[in-house]
Amino acid sequence: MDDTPDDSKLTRTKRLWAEAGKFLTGRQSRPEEDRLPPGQHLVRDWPVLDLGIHPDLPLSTWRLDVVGLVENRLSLNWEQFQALPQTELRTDIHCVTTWSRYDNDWKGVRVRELLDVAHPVEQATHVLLHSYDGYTTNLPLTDFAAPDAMLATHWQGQPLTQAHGGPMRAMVPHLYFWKSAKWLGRIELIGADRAGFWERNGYHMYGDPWREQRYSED
Ligand SMILES: Nc1nc2c(c(=O)[nH]1)N[C@H]1C(S)=C(S)[C@@H](COP(=O)(O)O)O[C@H]1N2
Ligand SMILES: [Mo]
Repeated sequence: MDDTPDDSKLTRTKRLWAEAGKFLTGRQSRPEEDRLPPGQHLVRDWPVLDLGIHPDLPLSTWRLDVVGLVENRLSLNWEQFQALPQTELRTDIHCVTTWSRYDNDWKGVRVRELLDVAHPVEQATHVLLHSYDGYTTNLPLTDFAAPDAMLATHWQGQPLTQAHGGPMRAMVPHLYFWKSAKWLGRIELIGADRAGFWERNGYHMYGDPWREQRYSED
């Protein structure tokens, strides 16, 4: 393998992972009194919020596609997706409707494990996530590649229920939860930011809970 400094493949991936590192939410190091973002309140149950369609996705026909600005377009079936390295993470959820839920135990595949295979090209700056219910949401590629961003299949030791996005959903803990697409079916790598469903309907293009980026200022 060519590892000269100008090997674009190598440096591209290394640079992406380095940039993404700053989004690790680091709950362990955050003081407890700073754990709840401004304007949020704590809940113990896990509310269901969506457009009202809960698609039924049998594992036998389920697929995850990775398309757009990647060197290797992917269309994985469930077995192929499950063959990627599995990880367990504990994260907090912050919903734009002001509830937060601490200590969610997830299992699944880190986003970067998938991106390592798909290999975004240099021009890729953002992703648009497409879900099986027709939902879309956008985020910068470096945020999607954050070390604790996951394609989650389990919550608290159980397979994700259909209502919460099973069999697989995105989980990006450092942004408001509307960025965490349930029933994720297609990841589109794009070269400029493009608004998803809620972003076209008044929500913020980025959605940082710590800066209360709930709605777009027009
Ligand atoms: N596919 C899809 N994903 C979605 C949504 C949706 O309507 N469809 N709603 C979003 C919103 S607004 C929120 S707050 C969270 C809610 O996830 P939950 O129902 O598991 O709490 O999912 C997000 N992901
Ligand atoms: Mo939401």
